[in-house]
Amino acid sequence: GVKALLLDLDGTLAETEELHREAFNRAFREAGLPFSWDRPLYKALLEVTGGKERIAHFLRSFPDAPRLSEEALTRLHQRKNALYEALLREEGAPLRPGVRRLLGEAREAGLLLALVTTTSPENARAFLETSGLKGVFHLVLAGDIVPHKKPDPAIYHLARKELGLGEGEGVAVEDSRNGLLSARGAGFPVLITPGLYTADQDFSEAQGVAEHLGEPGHPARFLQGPRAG
Ligand code: XBP
Ligand code: MG
Repeated sequence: GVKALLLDLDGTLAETEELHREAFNRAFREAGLPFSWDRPLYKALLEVTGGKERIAHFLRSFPDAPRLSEEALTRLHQRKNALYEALLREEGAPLRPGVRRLLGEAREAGLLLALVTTTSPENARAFLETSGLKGVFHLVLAGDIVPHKKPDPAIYHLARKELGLGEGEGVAVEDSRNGLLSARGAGFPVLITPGLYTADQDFSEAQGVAEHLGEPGHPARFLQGPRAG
């Protein structure tokens, strides 16, 4: 049976991407960089996971963009993360419907909980603190802990190893196609709760799609096994 629940952070536990986007734009402005990311552009840029990778991708694909050294890029991304943490502490990012209840019920049922995210460890830590979820997860895997981020399955393979999970013993919860491919690639069935930026993505390989985790009975029903009909 199922022994562990593995959850993504951004878009799944909370709609954090607007805070990330604002933090990127504040960091660009501070650094005197002549661009900012609006929602349609950010939606396209989310195909590249990892903030540093996202900036590098943007700079590569826009010929007019200034060239940044590797050090300048790292500094810019670190500053973005500091601004993101400040925004989290000022404004917070409310948990999506059903998240707190699902985590509580899963813990009560004795399931292991893992946070499996491409975001930087300092961002994951700040989020857990500000959302009151500190200490809830048995395992937190974030950012550069693996050489390749989602959609690569490396981070879910690592989670499987760390938790000692066999076939069919873990279920992943994700909001994006990149997350879905990563978890599927490591053999986990995936429940998708599409978010602000991912609603129109292809989730055909998912075990189930729920508008949010607060749908009556949905997560519990899902954990009992594959969809009936
Ligand atoms: C979503 C992401 C992250 C954030 C930015 O991660 O793609 O890259 O947008 O985070 P997930 P950093 O859904 O896997 O939690 O700037 O810290 O990389
Ligand atoms: Mg996500």
